[in-house]
Amino acid sequence: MKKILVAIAALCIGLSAQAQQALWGGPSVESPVINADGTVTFRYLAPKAVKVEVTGDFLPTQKMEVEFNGNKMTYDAPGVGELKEGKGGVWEYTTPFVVAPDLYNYTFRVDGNTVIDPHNMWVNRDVASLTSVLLVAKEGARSDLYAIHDVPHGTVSKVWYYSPTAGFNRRLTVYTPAGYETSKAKYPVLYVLHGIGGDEDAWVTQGRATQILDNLIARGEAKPMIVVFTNGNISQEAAPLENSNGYVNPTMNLPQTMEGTFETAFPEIVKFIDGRYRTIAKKQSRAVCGLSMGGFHTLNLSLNYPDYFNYSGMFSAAIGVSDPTVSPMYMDFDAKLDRYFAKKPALLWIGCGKTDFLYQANLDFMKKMDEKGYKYSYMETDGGHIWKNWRIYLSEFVPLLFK
Ligand code: FER
Repeated sequence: MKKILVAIAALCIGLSAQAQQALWGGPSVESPVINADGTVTFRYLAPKAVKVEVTGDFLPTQKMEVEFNGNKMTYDAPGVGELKEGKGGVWEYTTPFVVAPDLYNYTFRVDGNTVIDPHNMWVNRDVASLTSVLLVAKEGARSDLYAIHDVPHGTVSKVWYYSPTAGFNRRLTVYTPAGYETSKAKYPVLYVLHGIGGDEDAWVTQGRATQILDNLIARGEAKPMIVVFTNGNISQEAAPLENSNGYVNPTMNLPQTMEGTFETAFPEIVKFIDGRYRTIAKKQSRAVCGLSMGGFHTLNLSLNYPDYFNYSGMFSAAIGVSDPTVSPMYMDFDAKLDRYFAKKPALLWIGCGKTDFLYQANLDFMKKMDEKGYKYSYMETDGGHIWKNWRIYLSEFVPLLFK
């Protein structure tokens, strides 16, 4: 009997490397570890490696020049820490500082090759990069909003709708607040838009948006609301690997991203959501916000559909980067801005980091509004074009809605 059990166990271990349920295997060293003194230890098993480094946004940033759309721009690249080899080929690095509460992304560089932490099961994809995730949540700190707490939770659904403009089914991520299923109430709706190369998954993975919503609503700091995360790439059905074309490598160089078609087709999404969900289908109860390209989409949606959104949030918005002649959506900007403010929206909220490559464009836009006497709210933060800022902006914007 014992022999048979050993044989079965051996067979299972052999199979676990195949496409079976991975019952065996798993971490052999612990990484990352948040230590009692607030430092963090990273470990990587590599007996034959010559050099192992860790890089991530928990380390002080360093300025790096990158080329984007033919323009040179600076970017806040994460710093680098060097791991030291210890017993059994386990490399280790402990931060020489207390890691401030926040959500971080990191990777190892093993002899020059970037890899995720194989001992940390929390992995995130952002556009075409995989990173390991470290959440340092602390009561009283903002990052506590990014953690799961024992509070009533909303429901997150992957929902397909037919887009007549695209000519195919497209996917949305929809958050309905706790209690939606059991109540008969109607809810306001917030549309949340991603940046270039992102998709309907970005805000609920990197953005921690549904945790932020659950926690703010549970604290009574935000109104219960339906939140719709769209896919702003009109040429795409859904996030890469979630569409009918089979395996598609994620890329930020998608066709038709900032040429007006997404904005032209947006009423299809609003119509679908108002038909499918118990929404309060009017301007007073509708909001839109987005990061970077999504901030650009937010502005254009707000100006072209002045009767749709009472609240608009532009996070590191990519203003003034698109050719205004490519679409009627982008034409007559000043006249549309006048018309938008004449209809007295409740809130135009702007957030931008001081070292964002879009900082000056945002300042220029605010200067234009100042000259015209138009009111908006502005939050300036440290850092640049980074998720850390976009989680801050979302958690500042949401409590202001539907009051
Ligand atoms: C550009 C600058 C920024 C641009 C797009 C962006 C198409 C968008 C960035 C983002 O969404 O993160 O010149 O051109």
